[in-house]
Amino acid sequence: MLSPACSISIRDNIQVLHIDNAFASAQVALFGAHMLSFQPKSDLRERFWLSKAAKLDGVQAIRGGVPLCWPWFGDHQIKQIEPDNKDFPSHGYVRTQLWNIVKTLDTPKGTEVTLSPTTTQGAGFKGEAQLQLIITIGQHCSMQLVTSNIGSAHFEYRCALHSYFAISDIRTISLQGITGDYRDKTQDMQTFKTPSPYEFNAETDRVHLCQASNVTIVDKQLHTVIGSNGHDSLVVWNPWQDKSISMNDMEDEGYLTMVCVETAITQGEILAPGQSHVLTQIVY
Ligand code: TA6
Repeated sequence: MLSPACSISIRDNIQVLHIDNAFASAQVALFGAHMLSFQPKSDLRERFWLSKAAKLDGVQAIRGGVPLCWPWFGDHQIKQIEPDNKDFPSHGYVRTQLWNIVKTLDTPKGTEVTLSPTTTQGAGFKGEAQLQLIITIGQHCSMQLVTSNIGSAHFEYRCALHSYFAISDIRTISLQGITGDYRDKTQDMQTFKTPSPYEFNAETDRVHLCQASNVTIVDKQLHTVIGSNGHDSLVVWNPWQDKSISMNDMEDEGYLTMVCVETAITQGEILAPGQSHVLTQIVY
């Protein structure tokens, strides 16, 4: 039984959970427990970007919103020794499976939704894990990815809340709050200093080994603040034009109005039996 603020509809080939309360409206696809939209009623400004060409077929990962990367980030580790190995999907396997609604609860502060995947088992991962996504839709949008070791052996994993944020124009925004070095995926993961000001003028794919708790997207007068916790990295991505054109689920100019700021564990988290870890992103 869903709580009063929640309802479900079908969009193309996926089920979408709608949350509409006094504070905000939001949409989550049960395919991948994938946030698609968050609009606070204080300003009715959509925070997330969703590709107009996104495939909502219940097969391909959804381009935009907040894909969940788990139990690895990017390429599976095996690619370091077998570069041509194509057995393991990019960003793991939970973003392309159906999730179940465990609980929905309306509170004076908003609506809390708990989701869990059909399975945490998959090729490329040996751990015995429980995984939940806890979403709270209130004045802000809080997403907590909770990994628990329910087995008798340690396991290591990586994960991310791979958020796509809506912006007016990538050529005019800047980011604030990220410091230190980053590894550049467009340059063989070489290490560079985080630029200041942090602006965009080409394909950007950076793993910042930075645990900053707040990052701000400065977009003219509009600021989107992103809170993070439990992470060892912040990943920043914009495919720019050529990659945008090459992707079948992104419109040619799609790169202009999106930027990914991802709260992530890219260095590996080891959980002992009985231990849990929470990766949190809050969008203000
Ligand atoms: O998080 C950045 C990144 O790893 C980029 O390298 C790029 O591949 C992006 O994710 C999108 O990945 P996807 O598998 O969704 O196409």
